[in-house]
This record gives sequence, structure tokens and C-alpha cells, in this order.
Amino acid sequence: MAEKQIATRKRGRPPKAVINDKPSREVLEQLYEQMILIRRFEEKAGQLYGMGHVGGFCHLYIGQEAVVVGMQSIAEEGDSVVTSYRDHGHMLACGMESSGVMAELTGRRDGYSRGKGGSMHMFSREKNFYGGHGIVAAQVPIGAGLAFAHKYKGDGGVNMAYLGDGAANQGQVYETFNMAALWKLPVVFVIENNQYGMGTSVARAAAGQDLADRGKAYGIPGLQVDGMDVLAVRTAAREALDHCRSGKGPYILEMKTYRYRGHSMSDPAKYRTRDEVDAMRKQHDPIEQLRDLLLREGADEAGLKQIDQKVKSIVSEAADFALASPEPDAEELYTDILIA
Ligand SMILES: Cc1ncc(C[n+]2csc(CCOP(=O)(O)OP(=O)(O)O)c2C)c(N)n1
Repeated sequence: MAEKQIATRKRGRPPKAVINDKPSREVLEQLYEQMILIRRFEEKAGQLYGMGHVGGFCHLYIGQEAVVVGMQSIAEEGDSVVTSYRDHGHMLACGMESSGVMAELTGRRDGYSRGKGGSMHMFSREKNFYGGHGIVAAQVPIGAGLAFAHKYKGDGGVNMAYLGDGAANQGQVYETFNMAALWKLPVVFVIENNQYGMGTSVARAAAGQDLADRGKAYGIPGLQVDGMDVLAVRTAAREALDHCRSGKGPYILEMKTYRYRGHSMSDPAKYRTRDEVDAMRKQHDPIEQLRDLLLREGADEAGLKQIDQKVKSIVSEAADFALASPEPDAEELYTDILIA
């Protein structure tokens, strides 16, 4: 099969990405480091939440790391990102500092929103990260707006608008699909299908479960991807980003992934069994899969341990930095406020 042919379609189902990505060991190690960073960061965020240091909501990305790491590893400088409230991994993958993200989670002055936004509301124009949005699917039209800006300015950038499987049932997503296709906007809609919304499975909530096909009526191509395999994600990202960058309009990637933790920090998790979660962790963990590949490619345990140690200290320094940072002054209540 030709290297370029990356999609296969069977009996009316959406095409699936076929991996043709063979990165160097150096790149594999970078991907491993980024995924481990997100995992350790999220574990620490969960601990700090348990200790009462994180106020408000906190949605962890553990299990889904391969999606954003794979996408961002193919994205180019100047491409923009917008996502939902499950956003810490996206910020780290965009190159935002773990110390600033942790400080924001803990409501401190050195956080990305000066401690006023918290887990769901952080931004970095420098890194082209446009949030962090708490309203389900609200980020999708914003993504089209960012794509419009890329096209209007002719800067060659593409927007990646990440949304969940639950969000994919929202009306505003389809208004966005229509305009994005009509105006041929450079936007990749990355549906992170982690199989559950807040407390309901896709099977119970979605009519027509192939979310990659949701853009068919608008002529938007879609691809279903193993979102637990970072190499499959990279192959699909290349296809989608090239499509958008060459002026052909939007693209949909449905990433089949899985969240290991509860929806938010308190979740009775009655919608799935413990066995199901354990089986996903044991058989499909994105980090373990990449670790195995690295070992097969000749990496040694000691080298990987060094990466683990490096990440551990980054995360523990981020937590120390956050907890040492002061809370915002009371005057901050009156800054960054829009009065219409
Ligand atoms: C418009 C709106 N409706 C309901 C909610 C409450 N809510 C928050 S997250 C969520 C589930 C969304 O699930 P999904 O899009 O699959 O994303 P995931 O949490 O799995 O990443 C719901 C219903 C909300 N924040 N906004």
C-alpha cells in the first residue's frame, strides 16, 4: 500500500487511519516525555484537589494523553488551539509552563489568569491557546472564529478545536460545521470520543455512533482514529492539517479514547464497571504502548527512567511554585472585567 494512503473505509463505516508514521527514536522519546508530563501533572493536580488546594471544578485528562500530544507534535507554529474544560493536557502540549498552570489551578497570583480563572479558564496568546471553556461545545464556534482569523490574515495557520463526544450532540456544533464548510475555514474538529459524557455512554446518548461521519451532510471529511496510539494520531493529524492548510476547508477527526478518572473530581461512576476501566488501562494505555515500542526500538530502561525522573521533578517544582505563590490581591476583583 502506498505510504500516502492512510484511510480505509469498510461497509459504509467512516474511514480509519492506517498508521504510516515512523518517527526517529528521539521523536518517540519526546512524545513519551510529553505524555508522561501530562499524566504526572494530572496525578499531582488530583492530589492537590484532595488536599483542598484546588477550588471549583477540576477535570483530569488521564488516559487521553496520546490525542493532544500526537496532534500538537504535527501542528506548526502559529496554529491555534481551543478546547473544553478538560484542558490541562492541551495547555502543557501547547508549551505552557506547568508552574503557571498549577498556580492557576490553585488560584494563585502567578497563574495564567492571575488566579481568577481556575482549571477551566486559562489562556496564552503567546502559545496560541485560547482556552479552556466551561460551557459544553461553546469552544467549537470560537474555533471556527479563530480559523476565520487565520484565513482572513492569510497567516497559513490552522485551528484545532477539541470537543467531547457529548459536545458533538450540541446544536451549535452543526451551525459551526455549516459555516466552516461554506467558507472553507482551516479548522480541524478533534472529537475526543472517550466513550462517556458526564454520566452517560455514547451508546445511550448518540444516534449514529460514528462521530467521524457527523460532517457528511456538509461535505466535511472525517476519519476515525485509535486515540490511544500516538502514532495513529500523528498520521491522522498530518492528513487533516494538510487538508486544511491547502485551503480545502474543515476536517473532522474522531479520536477513540478513554478517560480513566471520573468526569470531574466527584463522580459515582455508576455508568461503567471497574473491570472495564482496568481492562482499558491494562490493554490500551497510550504511555505503556509507547514505552513498549521504545524498548523494542532499542531504548533502555535506564534512559526511560531518566525521563520519568526529569518529569517528576518538573511536576513537583510546579506544585511547590504554585503553593508558594500568593493569592491575588482583593483589587484583582475589579480588573479584567467587561462591562457592556
Ligand atoms: C451547555 C452545557 N450543558 C451541560 C453542562 C454540564 N456538563 C459539563 S461536562 C458535561 C459532559 C460533556 O461530555 P463530553 O462532551 O463527552 O466531554 P468529556 O467530559 O467526556 O471530556 C456536561 C453535560 C455544561 N457545562 N454546559
